[in-house]
Amino acid sequence: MPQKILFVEPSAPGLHIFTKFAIPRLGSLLLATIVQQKGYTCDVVIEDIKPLSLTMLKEFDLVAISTITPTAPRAYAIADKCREANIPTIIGGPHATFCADEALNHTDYVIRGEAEEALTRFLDAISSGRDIRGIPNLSYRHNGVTVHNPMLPCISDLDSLPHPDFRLIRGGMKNILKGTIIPVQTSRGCPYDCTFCSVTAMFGHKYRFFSTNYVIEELLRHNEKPGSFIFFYDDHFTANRKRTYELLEKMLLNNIRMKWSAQVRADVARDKELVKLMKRAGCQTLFIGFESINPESLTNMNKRQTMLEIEHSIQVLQENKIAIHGMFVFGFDEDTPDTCGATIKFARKHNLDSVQFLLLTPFPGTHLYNQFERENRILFRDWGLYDAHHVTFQPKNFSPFDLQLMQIKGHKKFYSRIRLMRHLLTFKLEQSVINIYAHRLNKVWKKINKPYIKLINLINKSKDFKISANIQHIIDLDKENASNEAI
Ligand code: B12
Ligand code: SF4
Repeated sequence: MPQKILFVEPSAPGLHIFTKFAIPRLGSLLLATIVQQKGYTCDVVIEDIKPLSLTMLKEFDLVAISTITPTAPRAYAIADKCREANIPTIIGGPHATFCADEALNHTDYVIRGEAEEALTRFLDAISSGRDIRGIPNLSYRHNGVTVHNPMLPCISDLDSLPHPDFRLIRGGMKNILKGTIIPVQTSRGCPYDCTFCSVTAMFGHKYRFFSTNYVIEELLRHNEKPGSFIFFYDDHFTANRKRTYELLEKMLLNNIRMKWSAQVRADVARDKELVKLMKRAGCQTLFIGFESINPESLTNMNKRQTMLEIEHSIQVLQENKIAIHGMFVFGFDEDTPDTCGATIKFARKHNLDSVQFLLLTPFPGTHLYNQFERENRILFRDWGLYDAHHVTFQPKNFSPFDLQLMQIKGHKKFYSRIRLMRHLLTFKLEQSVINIYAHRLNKVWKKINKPYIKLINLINKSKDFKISANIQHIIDLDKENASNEAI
């Protein structure tokens, strides 16, 4: 009978440009808020904010663990520790949704997909000793047989969800309540269907959004905190232009003074009035998945975006003084050393404020994963490497090693000393700081990843035999620390 439930978001294994900012995904927090309102006692541990300990786990009747693919090994290690200590566990999130059978090797239950409704029904059933066989989205093992119950449709009325109660995060008050970056989701789902993305498989193609009033209410909760900055967690903030206009106008009307960032597609710039309104309403940086400037890659990844559109968006956003964080991906079958080199040049030439050159990653749940699985091209199944910073598959026009070097070179060239000097000389302090941080990060990344880089170099040299790696995740909760070590 679980009365006390601990929600855990495991820490991420790798280093990336956001590592410094401990911003949680909203799932654990939202589920904890709902469950707390139903009368259970809940806590949320975001491991990047507060380390987890076995003593802490033992305070709870049920441990509910969230996963994305790169955090799955750590999620499983935590679940294994709980199993040893006889604490029941349940796992959810995008990775467990697509790899429920695997997750059940470590946990008692999995809830797939959006879990708000399913989790409360599950808790009510086990609290009152009722049968769990009818619980939607639930996966479990019964007499050694794995059972996957049918899924509910995605939530249609998002306003029925409560506002996340940030006070439930242990040690998180400082980070989130008193300013810094506050996550706010205003929509779910995406009408597009890019081959490498798992958002639609998880949250659907239908673009669902919270009402403007709901979002304004959420923003007003944070408006008075000095230094607050909003990160809109939508995958495509401007997918419905009518509602974006309405939301931004209401933000101005309600005197929302916080600056904000959001993820959009390059097509945002088709509507210059909208861009102007975004700026007036406090938009500081837009995160844009440019992905590639190679037309063949853009077509085959089904991005439905052209190179001209990318250039146009950069021009319009720069005219409106909105900073751009450009995300590019290397490793599509149409990519070559030349096209990747041209992409790096493009990012430098257009003077983007910051960039990530990410490595194509076959996340479970994507078309890409199914394709590479069919073609037997997946090299590593250590999910800890699935952070878009490691090559995990056999690329077509590169060796894994050369593709990895291309990414390292991209970051090195973009965040160069010359660029830093230019920023310093023109007193662009913020960009100088980003440059120093990213430059250093690239160096530290290379140092930490020496064993992995050696390994893919070996693959490079050994065409006649297959090499695979097993990376063991050592977790020592008693000492309240953990590490990943390559063996
Ligand atoms: C905000 C965000 C980030 C932030 C913060 C992320 C963080 N702390 O991990 C930043 C910018 C740092 C980031 C970085 C990355 N991200 Co990101 N990110 C997101 C984004 C846009 C929103 C997350 C969110 O809060 N969603 C809203 C909440 C409500 O959803 P949720 O947390 O998934 O929870 C629901 C269900 O999953 C489930 N659930 C969740 N937890 C649990 C637990 C239990 C017990 C149960 C039962 C159910 C359950 O129920 C919840 C409610 O319905 C998602 C896309 C998305 N739409 O979710 C991508 C997403 C999570 N990111 C993704 C990726 C790939 C990355 C990166 C690896 C690459 C990159 N883009 O740079 C990095 C690495 C991050 C890391 N930690 O290692 C992928 C993950 C795919 C996968 N299969 O794992 C996603 C899904 C986007 C995509 N294109 O596919 N990301
Ligand atoms: S990459 Fe962006 S546009 Fe493409 S399906 Fe995913 S969320 Fe939608």
